[in-house]
Amino acid sequence: MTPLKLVGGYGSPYSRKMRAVLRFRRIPFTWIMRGSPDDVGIPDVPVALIPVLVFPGEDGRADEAMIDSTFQIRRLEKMFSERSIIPTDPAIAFLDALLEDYADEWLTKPMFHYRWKYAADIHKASHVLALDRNPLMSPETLKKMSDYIAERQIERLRVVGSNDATTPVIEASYRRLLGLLESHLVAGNRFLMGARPGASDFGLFGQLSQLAHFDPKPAGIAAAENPRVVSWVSHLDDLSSLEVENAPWPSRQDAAAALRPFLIEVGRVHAPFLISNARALRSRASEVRCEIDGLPWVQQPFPYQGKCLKWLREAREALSAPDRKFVDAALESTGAETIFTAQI
Ligand SMILES: N[C@@H](CCC(=O)N[C@@H](CS)C(=O)NCC(=O)O)C(=O)O
Repeated sequence: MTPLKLVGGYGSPYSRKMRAVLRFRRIPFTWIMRGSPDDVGIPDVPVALIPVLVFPGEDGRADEAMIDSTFQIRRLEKMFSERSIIPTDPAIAFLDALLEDYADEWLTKPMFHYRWKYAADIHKASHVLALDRNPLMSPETLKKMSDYIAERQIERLRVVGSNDATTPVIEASYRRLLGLLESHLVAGNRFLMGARPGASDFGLFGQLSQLAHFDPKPAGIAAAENPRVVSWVSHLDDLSSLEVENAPWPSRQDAAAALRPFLIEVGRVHAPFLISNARALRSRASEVRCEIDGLPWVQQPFPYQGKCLKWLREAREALSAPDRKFVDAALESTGAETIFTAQI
């Protein structure tokens, strides 16, 4: 089989997520660093985002490229059946998708915030991300490019809602997540989805590959307080040797119990954001203004995350009545149920 191509960046959480998925799934692929001398001949995609996954065209047709890690994962599930990362029980798959959304759409806030707020973090990211394109770059080009990257990304802190008002909420949510994952591992759960990894595990890994392993401030916090999580991230990066034949997906009871602390965290931070964001988009407000974790939250509306709420609602609606009953019971009193019940 002609290998797929994954075009991304070392410093991009979603690129790292997809590279780990392809490695775990043992799907042949080549990794191409975006902007490097190897990044040639990749078909255009509708929005200039990474990672780009390139599928070889059939019968000599042009290669096909797509973006968006969540949909890339689902497309791969249709193409390859071995070593699936979507739980077979639709109700557990729904919880996995909800936690993947939290990882992709909430944890990106701490990830972007820490990277572009503090001087040492800005210095490391702006230089290393520039050099990732070409480590042989001249010092003059490096200076120009690192200045450009830092300026552009700091300006975009507003996109994820990182500002003085939201800093305590964002930073406390990162520390809590580290603690939750630590407790989950101490309790003997190798992954969010139990004995084998689901899409949510790879979503979590993507963001933590940066937070816990790259950016100095959040990596320092993880190393000092939750070194077990630092090691978990190393493992997730390449699970190609993990055999899954004897690793069943969790039972409904086990999943509901083990995931409850994470669902409470979703209810604490992600749910109020998704709801207020969707309301702001609906009323065409210029700002999302709400309270998260008891503190004020202000940011500009984020259209993509309006779609995320819609997709999550559609996924719940698509469940059979008994599956929905289980899911609703699992979400009850976590706060996460408001994603599905709040009036938008
Ligand atoms: N929902 C998308 C998000 C992808 C995304 O935001 N990628 C970032 C890098 S991690 C990007 O390409 N940003 C545009 C840029 O840096 O120019 C996914 O899951 O793949």
